[in-house]
Amino acid sequence: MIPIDDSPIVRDGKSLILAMDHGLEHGPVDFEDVPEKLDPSTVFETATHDAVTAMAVQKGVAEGYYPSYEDDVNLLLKLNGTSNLWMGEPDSPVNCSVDYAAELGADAVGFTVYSGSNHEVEMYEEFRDAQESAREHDLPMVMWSYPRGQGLKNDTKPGTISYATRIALEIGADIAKVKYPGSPEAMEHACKAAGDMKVVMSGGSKTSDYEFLSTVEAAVNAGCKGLAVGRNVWQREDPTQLLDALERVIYEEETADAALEATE
Ligand code: FBP
Repeated sequence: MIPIDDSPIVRDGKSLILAMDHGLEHGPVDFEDVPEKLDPSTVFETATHDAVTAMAVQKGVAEGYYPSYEDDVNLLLKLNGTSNLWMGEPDSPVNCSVDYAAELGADAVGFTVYSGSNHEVEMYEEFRDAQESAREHDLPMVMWSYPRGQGLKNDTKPGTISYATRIALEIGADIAKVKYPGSPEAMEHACKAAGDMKVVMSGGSKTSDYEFLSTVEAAVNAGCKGLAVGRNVWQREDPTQLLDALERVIYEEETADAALEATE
């Protein structure tokens, strides 16, 4: 872990990472209700909101679209990622080097690790190479810490999420992105397990404004330093309104009720 409070991907100690790697991870099915979002420019436009500290994309999207947004959006280049067509034990091929991410103008890099998978050993070795290269470039490493595999039936159990944040600290991440473990107490324990390393919550599939903001409020109160979210923002008709509310909940630590009232 390196001190990253001065990094452009951190604002007042917190981060709101807008993730849009779903075209690879899930496929075009995630865009069915919002077909206009198949054009990555539309999501880059959303990422220009002040609340968003970085946008996480794969290499090809960064190559094609980031040059038009480099003045207004911070880039988090996701180094690995897999398609939903892969039916084997969880794994995630490395699609981009840190050197190339830096060349594309990345402000940070991201890496998924499926601890517990039969491919854990290789994934840790790949993470090691990427993490050490990120250090050479002074780029923060955000770890998608997702325990997953045939031996793990429930990947959001409290003990599993605490283990996920701790693994991220142990192997050298600067921010761990984890799923919500179901209760504020469990999230608090997961944040404590990470020591001083920042933990951000993963967004998950789209829910109502109130449900989503309440979970974010609970996560922030439990010690989370923000959010790495995709569908819950860009699958909305008006992502700006939700980002206005998220800005209040994450950075001003307002309640979900107050944020909704102020932004509706
Ligand atoms: P969401 O907020 O839409 O869940 O996005 C976060 C994310 O980690 C993406 O970066 C990634 O594409 C997706 O979730 C992977 O989801 P899963 O592995 O749970 O299917």
